Amino acid sequence: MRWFLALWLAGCAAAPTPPLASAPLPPVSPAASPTATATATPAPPAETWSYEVVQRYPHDPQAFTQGLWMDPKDQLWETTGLRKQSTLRKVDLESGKFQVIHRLPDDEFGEGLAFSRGTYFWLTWDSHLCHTYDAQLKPLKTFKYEGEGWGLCSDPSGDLWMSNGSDKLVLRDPTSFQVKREISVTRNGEPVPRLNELEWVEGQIYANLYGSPAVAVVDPDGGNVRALIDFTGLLSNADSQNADVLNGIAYQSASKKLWVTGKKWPKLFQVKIRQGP
Ligand SMILES: [Ca+2]
Repeated sequence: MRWFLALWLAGCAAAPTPPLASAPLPPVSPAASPTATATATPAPPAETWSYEVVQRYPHDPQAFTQGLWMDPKDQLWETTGLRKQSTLRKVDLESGKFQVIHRLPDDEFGEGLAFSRGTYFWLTWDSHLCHTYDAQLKPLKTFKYEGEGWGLCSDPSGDLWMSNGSDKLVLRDPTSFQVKREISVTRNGEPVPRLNELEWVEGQIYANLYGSPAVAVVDPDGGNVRALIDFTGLLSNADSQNADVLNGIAYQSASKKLWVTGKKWPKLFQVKIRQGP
């Protein structure tokens, strides 16, 4: 399947695809040789990593998953998108059912979710608004930003990393939502577009590539992609019938557990990453 992602990566560099469109699952590429513009110390070619399923859980097949976060008490939180259907949910992992739900106004399209310093941050796709809530989901302030909002995660300092569907990741201050810096994400020297749902995992940013079964492992310092995790085959053919693309990554640093799901997927998976094919 690797040729598939290679073609996808090569073909989507400039395509302005909205985040609600369903794209065919692309193949995972071989680690192409580093391209030209050699810098002083070029990063080693990106690797391809694989996974194994640890546990399967039910997931609401109507949930158009945009953000996923597991709190330190193993409580799962999820945001969903689509107009008139965008929700922030406290989800029971074992049953997949939501226990608490908060809805956006009908004209807003929910996107990524992060938690920092006692506050939930919830992006919108094209309303240029980031809503915030306290731990009980009581609404707090709303920040404005330029451009689209796609994925969001927090790092151990509490700063927020945000994607907008391009190859850029922006670091924001959680108190002001102001931009602190921006990185360009590259794989073997080439830009990696369509960065979407994010998760901070052991000092690196996992970024789902929209429309693909791949998750990029991004160095937050320089933006280099160390590896692509190929999640091809995670959802069975039977479970794929009404499912959309992979989206939703959550990591619990205390237990080192990782979970992934997708938009309208009937399952959510705890997975273990193998740092190799
Ligand atoms: Ca996440």
